[in-house]
Amino acid sequence: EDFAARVNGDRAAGPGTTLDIKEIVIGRCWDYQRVIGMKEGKPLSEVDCNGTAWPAFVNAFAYKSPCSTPEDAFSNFIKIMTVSLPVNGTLFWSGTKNLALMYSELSGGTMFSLELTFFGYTVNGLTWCGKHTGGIHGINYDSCPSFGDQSCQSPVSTVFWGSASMSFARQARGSISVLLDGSDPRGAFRNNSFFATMELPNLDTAMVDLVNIIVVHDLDGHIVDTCDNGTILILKDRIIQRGLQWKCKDDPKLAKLIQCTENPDNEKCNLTS
Ligand code: N1C
Repeated sequence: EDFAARVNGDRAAGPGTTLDIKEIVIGRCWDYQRVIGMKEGKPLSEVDCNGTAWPAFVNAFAYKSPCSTPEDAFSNFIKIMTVSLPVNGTLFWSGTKNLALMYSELSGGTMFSLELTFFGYTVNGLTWCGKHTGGIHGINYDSCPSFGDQSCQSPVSTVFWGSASMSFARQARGSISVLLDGSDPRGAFRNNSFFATMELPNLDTAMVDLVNIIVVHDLDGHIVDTCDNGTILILKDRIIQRGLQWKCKDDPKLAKLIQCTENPDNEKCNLTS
């Protein structure tokens, strides 16, 4: 065992908590309320970022072992940070985070991924975990459990994203969309993904009627699953079992345009042909 962090009994092997996390979380929380989330001059929410949001967040993990996180650790924080979202506007994704974020940003305010909601925006891209033996304010800035560490039973990040995804899915109304990676060798729809375990089963079927499946393939043309085969068929079955309808589209133009902005020289991105 060469993981430095095992020394203190905190099982951890990935990067530590993002430095200055308190300032980042509080700053983004005000930014969302005062700038990003402003609609017609009215803030969508009124939360005291310093006095309410930050304590709800940090108390969920500070001075605690990062591998024995209770399922409901973040429920207070998530409740405080919940704002209402537009009907037909929920965008889920699995294996396509960067593409999905650009897709929702470019949709002109019609598609919202979790990262564009109040709580998702506030913590997106950050790393955090506690240290039960003290650390600085009970936070571990040296290392946090790495994703997939089998010896870590209930990792703080898994508990957080699990409950965030569940709450996000429960809020969805109307038609929803999901962006999947049809070139992923593990399959586009994976049984153990947050999308499969936390989102699809938690859609309120009285309020949601249609699932738009969007399957995207990489520009090099590796095809594992498409709308008509592979794990997408399993997904369609699950959707029908839940009493919902589905639509499916392979490689819509907007997805290709986004891929091409990142790889303009790829032969599939020839603008003159
Ligand atoms: O397991 P996944 O995908 O299916 O999870 C994605 C799914 C999305 O629809 C989101 O709403 O669940 C939500 N979600 C996040 O928003 C999120 N941001 C960052 C789930 N996980 C999220 N992360 C991290 O990415 C998290 O640490 C987790 O381990 C990965 C999940 O990615 P995935 O397997 O591509």
